Amino acid sequence: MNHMTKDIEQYLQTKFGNSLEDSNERQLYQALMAETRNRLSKKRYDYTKKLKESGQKQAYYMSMEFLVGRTLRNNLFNLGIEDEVRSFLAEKNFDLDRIYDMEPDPGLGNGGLGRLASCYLDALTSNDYPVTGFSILYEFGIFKQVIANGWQQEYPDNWLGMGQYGLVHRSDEEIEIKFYGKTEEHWTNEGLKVNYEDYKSIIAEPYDLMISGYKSEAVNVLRLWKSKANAGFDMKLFERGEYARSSESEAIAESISKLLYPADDNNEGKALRIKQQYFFTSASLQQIVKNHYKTYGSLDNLADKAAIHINDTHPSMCIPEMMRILMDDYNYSWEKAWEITIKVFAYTNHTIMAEALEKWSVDLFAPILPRIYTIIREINNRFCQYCNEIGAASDLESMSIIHNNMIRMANLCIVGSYNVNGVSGLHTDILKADTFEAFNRIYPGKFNNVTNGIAHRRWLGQANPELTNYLNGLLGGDFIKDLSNIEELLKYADDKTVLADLEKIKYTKKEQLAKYIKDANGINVDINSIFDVQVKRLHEYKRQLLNALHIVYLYRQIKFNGLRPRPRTFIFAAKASSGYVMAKNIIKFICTLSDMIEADPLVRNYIKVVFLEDYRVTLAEIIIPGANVSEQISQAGKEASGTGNMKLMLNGALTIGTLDGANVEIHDAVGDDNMFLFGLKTPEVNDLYAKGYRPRDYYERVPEIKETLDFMRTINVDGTRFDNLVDYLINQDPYMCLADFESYVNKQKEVEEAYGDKDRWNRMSLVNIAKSGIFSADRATQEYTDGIWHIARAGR
Ligand code: CBF
Repeated sequence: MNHMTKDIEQYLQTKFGNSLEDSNERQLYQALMAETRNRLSKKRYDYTKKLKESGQKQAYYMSMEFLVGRTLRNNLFNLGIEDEVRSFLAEKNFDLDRIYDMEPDPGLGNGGLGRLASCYLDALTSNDYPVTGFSILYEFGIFKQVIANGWQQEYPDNWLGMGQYGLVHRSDEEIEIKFYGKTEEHWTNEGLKVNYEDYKSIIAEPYDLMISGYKSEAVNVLRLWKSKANAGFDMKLFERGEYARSSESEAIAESISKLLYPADDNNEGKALRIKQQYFFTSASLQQIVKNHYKTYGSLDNLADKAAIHINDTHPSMCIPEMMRILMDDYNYSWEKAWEITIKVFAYTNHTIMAEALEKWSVDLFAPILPRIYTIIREINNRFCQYCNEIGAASDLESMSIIHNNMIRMANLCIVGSYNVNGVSGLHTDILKADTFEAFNRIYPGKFNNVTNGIAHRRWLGQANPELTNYLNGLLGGDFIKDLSNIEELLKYADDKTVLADLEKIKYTKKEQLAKYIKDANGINVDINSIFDVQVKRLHEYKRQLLNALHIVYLYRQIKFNGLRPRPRTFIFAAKASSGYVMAKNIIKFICTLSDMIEADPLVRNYIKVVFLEDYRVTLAEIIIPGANVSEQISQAGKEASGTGNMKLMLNGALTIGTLDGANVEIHDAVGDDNMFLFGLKTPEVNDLYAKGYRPRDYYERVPEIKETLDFMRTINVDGTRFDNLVDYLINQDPYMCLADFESYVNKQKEVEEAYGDKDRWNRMSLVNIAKSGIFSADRATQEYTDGIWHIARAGR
């Protein structure tokens, strides 16, 4: 530790010519970031040496998104030096929390999928598993959301300004990537040769983010590729007088790592996205293969040494790119290359939403990646032939990779991987029985489930030190190292003192959240009210609108029917994709409810609505520990898993939810007595669709629905009315808010009643915390390491 403080002081002296006393916070921030990174780099040196000596198999996690969250606190916590650094700085009158706040939250992802990737890297590193993450160094991450007059506005998030200090630039490992041009195949004495001409050459420059583990030897890296023009190549074009072509490459290079696409469950079908996907998969695979070849002088044993994971279809071009590298760069035959390829890749599906299953038009794709396209076509031809041989030709309508001039990337992943997994029991069942039913028949055993998990060291250890310290005292040992021990807490389920202590801790976290709300939105909230939280991307299927309808219902009841409910604060935070008009209307509607209630001296005594802008990892870390109620109310069958549900449960919030995604597993863990289930189940939803869902029937039949929607038409705070939402609900309601309305409202009454019984509520909350062990990312990643990748801990 002395070492660390000395290093910080030395950094300040050499970089700024300052002593610590004379430094400002920004200089100190830079010194802490850089010295923590250096410390991890040094630790990594020993770790990689060990890996080289053991020659063991490693995993590579390909993901277009990693929502890493702030790194400084995480690294100090994991290195076990946070307290010491804090008190050392305090002696010199510096507040470590203010330094933490200077770090941007790298928004290199949209939501659940990106955060899951980061939770997994953290967990794997904490458990000493050798894994490397690969993604893109987006110059602009997910937009910064500002709510102006209730409307979402998007602003660029230039995180690298202050974020760069955590990165290691590895200019020694740059890689060339080729786009456009034409390819010609011809046979020579040495086999097939492919000429690739007139292509545009781009350079991928690696930047490494060190990933620390909690009390572990491992330091893994997340390698982020940045695109730049190929100066040497462009110079040659320039010399030949081909100015236009040289500046075209520059323009492509400029654009590729410029920004993250801000749509999570939607395939936009843009050329830039194809380029981004190929750019990072090609760079990553070229690097993996090159390193492997350098060590073994052959690629025959690639699958014995490397498991490459495709996180959703975004990195699906890994499959044809691996074929290209093996055949074109290392002279493998098609058959041999395919044999290696299908032993290397595993794929996770994260959604069944049709609009999110990526498809590319051949007309768009083929000119950008001519060689990759011919390889995909050949994979498809051979796959179709195989289906003919096994008598599955009639299923090609759903299974062929190229269909109606579109390339179906999920189908490519299934054909080219040895394992496909869903992310919760229900989701995997739907994949097997419905979405990919034909594939499941021809590939028995290929589809498996790994229910998602979360990095409890961040979501409890760091976000809720009060609860962590308390549990440490109570349970002894280092339960944060192994979350399965948390179940010991059940022993105290009837211990009044423990229950009261837990209640006190929740109160403290609610106070902190209330302060944030006051500072951010200027709203005073009652700490004793129920903090009811729905935080996640804004999507119709997640049904923030159902939550809002319940609020309208309560408003009417309080204002006109004398209802005096237990006070409740409804807290929302969510980003909407920039082009998603309905989602933006829903945000405006929620903000309008907030204003309308604030302006009403009667209603605001009972309910409040708060919409917190710019939802991101750092904000989640403030909201989640302060929640009493966790809203997980997606239409059954639509949410693949959810992970916010797990983070909230771990922090003692009680779930009101449908039997969807991992809510099913939460229900299995805590039982009916400790969560609030409502709504149609997946088969009932499917039946209702099949029968023909008519939301108007509910509007006409259920007086509460009619009254709520009719009242909603009259809401008008600043001239914006919501008839469009009302008409949409009555006439379309694609996610069946009206069908689930009554059941939801009744369940909310039960929530209120339960909260009124303090002992019961606290006991339920304790049971939720105690049963959250299975949702640790340690458990989930162990299922990947043991069941899918077959890799061991470093040195074993
Ligand atoms: O599996 C992680 C998460 O991925 C999504 O966010 C996605 O982008 N497909 C799903 O919507 C979540 O249900 C899931 O938890």
